Formats: sequence, C-alpha cells, structure tokens
Amino acid sequence: MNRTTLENIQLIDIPKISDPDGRGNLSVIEKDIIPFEIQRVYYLYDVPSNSTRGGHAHIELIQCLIALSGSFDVVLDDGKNKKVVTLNRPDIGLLIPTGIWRELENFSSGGVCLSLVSDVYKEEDYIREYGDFLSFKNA
Ligand code: T46
Repeated sequence: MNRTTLENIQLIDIPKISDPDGRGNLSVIEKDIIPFEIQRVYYLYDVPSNSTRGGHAHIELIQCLIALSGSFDVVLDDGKNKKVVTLNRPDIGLLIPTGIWRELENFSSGGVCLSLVSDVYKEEDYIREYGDFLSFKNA
C-alpha cells in the first residue's frame, strides 16, 4: 500500500551564493538540504525536445530533480490527480517521494536534469506499467 499524494511533493530551495565580484553563482548541497541520504547521482542530457524520460514510479526510492541547465517539465501523478512542474532553476530541487508516477518532457536545448536518489539502481524498485501503478496505489 502506498498513500503518497501530490501534496507530498515539495520544492526545495538550494542555497545560492552570488559572487560579489560578478563571477556568477555557486549552489551547494550539504547535509540536511536534501531530506534523505544520497546513494546515487545521475543526470539526463542531450534529450531531444520531443522525447519523454521516466514513465514509471518507484516503490522505495526517493528522488530530488534539479534543472542544472535549461528547462523541462515533470508530469507528476499520484494515481488520482496530476500536475506539471516546470524546472528551470539550478537552485530549486523537486522532491518526489515514493509511489508517484513521473514523466519528464519538453526538454529545452541544453537542458540537463540532475537526479539525486536515495538508493543504488534496482530494477525491481520500478513500476513501469501504468496499470500496475494504479493497482499498487489502490491495493
Ligand atoms: C527517473 C528518471 C528521472 C542504469 O543502469 N543505472 C541507473 O542508475 C539508471 C538511472 C538507469 N540505468 C539504465 C537502465 C536502462 O537500461 O539506463 C537505462 C535507461 O534508464 P531508464 O529508462 O530508467 O531512464 P529514464 O530517464 O526513463 O528514467 C531515469 C531513472 O531511471 C528514473 O528513476 O526517475 O530518470
């Protein structure tokens, strides 16, 4: 049984240090910024604008997505409701709890999605069929 809803999805402010001498910005992710222990980092890039990534939910994995460069849309679905979050700032993280179906689309040219996640890669943690996802949520 998994009762997470869209309300459990959060945007996280990532501290930004603007350089006083005009050398640009620096963001840092330290202990306590992300509410889980990061076990793996991966990133999506060179994604064609008409491609969709994701299209699945996770059983145990918690994830934080950051648009390091450019922008993309994240379509989030808890089995009852859907919403779209556009990520376009490297100082904002999207925290996705377990049991949320997600699809990433509309990548801009040069869009890079950084993903910080709570576990190593385990295919058995994926629900890749939408019907299975609905059964999982309604179990
Ligand atoms: C997610 C979205 C945002 C690995 O071998 N190790 C890894 O850590 C990952 C993430 C993937 N893979 C392999 C598994 C597939 O053969 O890379 C291939 C592509 O993976 P997938 O189709 O799952 O890629 P996306 O972009 O659809 O999904 C990924 C993550 O898997 C997923 O957790 O939320 O990015």
